[in-house]
Amino acid sequence: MLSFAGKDDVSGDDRPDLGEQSVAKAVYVLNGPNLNLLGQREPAIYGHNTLADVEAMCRAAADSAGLPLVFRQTNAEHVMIDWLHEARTEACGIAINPAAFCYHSVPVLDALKMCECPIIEVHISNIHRREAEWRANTILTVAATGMISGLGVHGYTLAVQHIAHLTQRSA
Ligand code: CA2
Repeated sequence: MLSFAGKDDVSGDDRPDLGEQSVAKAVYVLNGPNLNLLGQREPAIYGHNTLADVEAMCRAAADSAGLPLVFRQTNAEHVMIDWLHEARTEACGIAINPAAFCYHSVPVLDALKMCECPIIEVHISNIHRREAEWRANTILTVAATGMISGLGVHGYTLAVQHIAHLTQRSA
């Protein structure tokens, strides 16, 4: 938690007053490669919602829980790793759709293992019910608190709500 000095501080101490207003850590929703094109390809598998629609859904869920939201997408592995490093101190929980990073990225796995907050791995499609068996073989789930797969983009909302539930329980 970060805190800021209150306006009535007359102590002469200009350091932040830890007893006043506090800023909650954010729910981080991170998206991997190609998800910027959500809604434009393979609607039979991934639906018609765009990533902007998904962000709006996540923001509504985070707003109702009174939590800030950080929502991002990248096609670059090193960017995802930098965001996970940032999340170590700034996030109360991470919902990550790693997309194809989940099949090969040991660096993303290592970065997830460094995060102590709850981590929900989200897949829009049911990766166990796809055309190819390899799609089920995510290497990241061992670092996750839990995983949601096959519930469409609603899985993101559920992940944010679950992180909010865990955050409020531990407050
Ligand atoms: O179901 C999911 O959310 C996936 O994580 C999506 C990944 C795929 O590699 C995983 O097996 C399951 C990314 C799919 C390719 O990106 C697309 C982006 C927009 C529309 C369709 C596909």
